[in-house]
Amino acid sequence: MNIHIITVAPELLESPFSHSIMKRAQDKSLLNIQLHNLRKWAINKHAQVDDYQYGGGAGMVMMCEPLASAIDELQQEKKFDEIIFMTPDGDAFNQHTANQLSLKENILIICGHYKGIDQRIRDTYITKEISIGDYVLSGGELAAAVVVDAIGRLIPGVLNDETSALFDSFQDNLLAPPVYTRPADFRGMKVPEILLQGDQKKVEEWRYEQALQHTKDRRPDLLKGDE
Ligand code: 6GU
Repeated sequence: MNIHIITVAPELLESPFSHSIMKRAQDKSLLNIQLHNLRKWAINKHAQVDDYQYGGGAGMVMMCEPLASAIDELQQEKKFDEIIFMTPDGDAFNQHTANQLSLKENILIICGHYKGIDQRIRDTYITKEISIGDYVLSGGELAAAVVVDAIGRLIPGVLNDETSALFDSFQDNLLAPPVYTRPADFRGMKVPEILLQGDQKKVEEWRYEQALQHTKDRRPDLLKGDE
């Protein structure tokens, strides 16, 4: 999978993709991430990519020309399956969307800054708008890192059996059950007997019951199946 990201702050995205599972995905060539600095397509020698908004009001808006030029140029190389704009007024990101996006071959992500981007770019180029939650970040970069991580780990071959995504929280609309490792007795707190007895069927049943109870207690909305 190829993920291209247009941003005014590529440095913000370097570290999140350079470690752990995201690094392994790229080392194995299952994932290819390319960062593009929007200033490369700035309209003048001052590297300008934003301007005051028509109608007045605080905050700058990212201009049409640099974004259109950047997207046009990248589109000449590749046909993107989705052109995603990261924005707090986008569709709420969840595991379902992550699963869908993990099946795509080429994705282009635009990170917004300031007051956002000119509406005409949203109307003409953007195929999907994503928010990662009901709070405002100072830019789309950290949100893009979240989305790319969530997608990247679902690409077949990125996780091994040990870390398989199949049993993640949310993958079946249930939160994950509690987990334990050695020692079996920590300061008098004992690991549930059933996990020590070696009956795999019983273990699976116990985990399912725990996951269900945990979800009922913390996120009953997930059980309504309305997402
Ligand atoms: Cl995608 N961008 C920004 N700037 N803030 C956010 C967000 C995105 N999702 C939640 N808050």
